[in-house]
Amino acid sequence: MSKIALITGATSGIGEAAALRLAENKTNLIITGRRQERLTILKNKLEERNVRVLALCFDVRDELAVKDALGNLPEEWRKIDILLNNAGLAAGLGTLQEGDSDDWSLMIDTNVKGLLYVTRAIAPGMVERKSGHIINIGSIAGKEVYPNGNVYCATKHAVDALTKAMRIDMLAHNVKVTQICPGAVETEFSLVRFHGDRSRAEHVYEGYESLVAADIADCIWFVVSRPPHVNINDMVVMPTAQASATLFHKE
Ligand code: NDP
Ligand code: 8X3
Repeated sequence: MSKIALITGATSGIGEAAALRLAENKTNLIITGRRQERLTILKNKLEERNVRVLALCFDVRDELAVKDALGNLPEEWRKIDILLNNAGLAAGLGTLQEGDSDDWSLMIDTNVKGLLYVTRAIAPGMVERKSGHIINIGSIAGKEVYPNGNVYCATKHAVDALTKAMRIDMLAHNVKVTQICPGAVETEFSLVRFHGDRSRAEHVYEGYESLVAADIADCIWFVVSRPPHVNINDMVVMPTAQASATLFHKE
């Protein structure tokens, strides 16, 4: 029987690429994000691949909206096999002493609290069925702290810790928990980080070959397609031209 995957942040980048890759492999999909128009376009694209798709438009920061959307799923969508906690963002890149508390709240509320709200809604069903796989998209920023990365790095360190915590809490219930930590992936990530400044965003990916979202989708498919007794705990994936959060080989 086909599996069901729920992807947060499927309207762009890694989440969208993961939806396409899972659909190629006959996984039915619940796709989520805040941009309804993009969800509709993606739903149509996925359905052309002959999978069933449910599009849910909500903000992961809004606990009531998360509960409402995920607590009232149609019967045929309730047995979620795979949860991809992908929705996330960086806002700003600057020193802590000059930081903007609105940016901090946006990152903490999305990357940490949003991930918690969605997991809290979905994990009990997995525990009850003694089956499921939660995949958290962390970052190299959850392994290292880099100049001006402060709060974004803190949120991804929190994802690293929460991934370990989930694995412990769900150990007795046969729920797999994986973290995938990418280095630089060219998506809308930097455009969002630099508040829409396209030239600054493009500069991040100049002079070397960055990862693309499909590279991370490959990793996601690899981890979900392992046999039942195998769990990939943690995967750090970098461009060949990147050795650490700050060290790039640029031509
Ligand atoms: P994108 O900006 O392309 O995609 C981010 C996705 O998150 C969008 O679909 C967006 O949808 C969704 N999202 C953001 N905020 C919310 C919210 N409040 N509620 C619901 N959905 C939300 O970036 P990426 O694909 O690169 O980012 C995906 C994940 O990968 C993030 O967690 C990011 O931190 C992580 N990551 C990215 C790396 C990179 O270099 N690109 C490297 C390491 C990790 P919408 O706007 O429609 O709500
Ligand atoms: C995104 C990668 O290095 O900009 O998580 O933090 S980085």
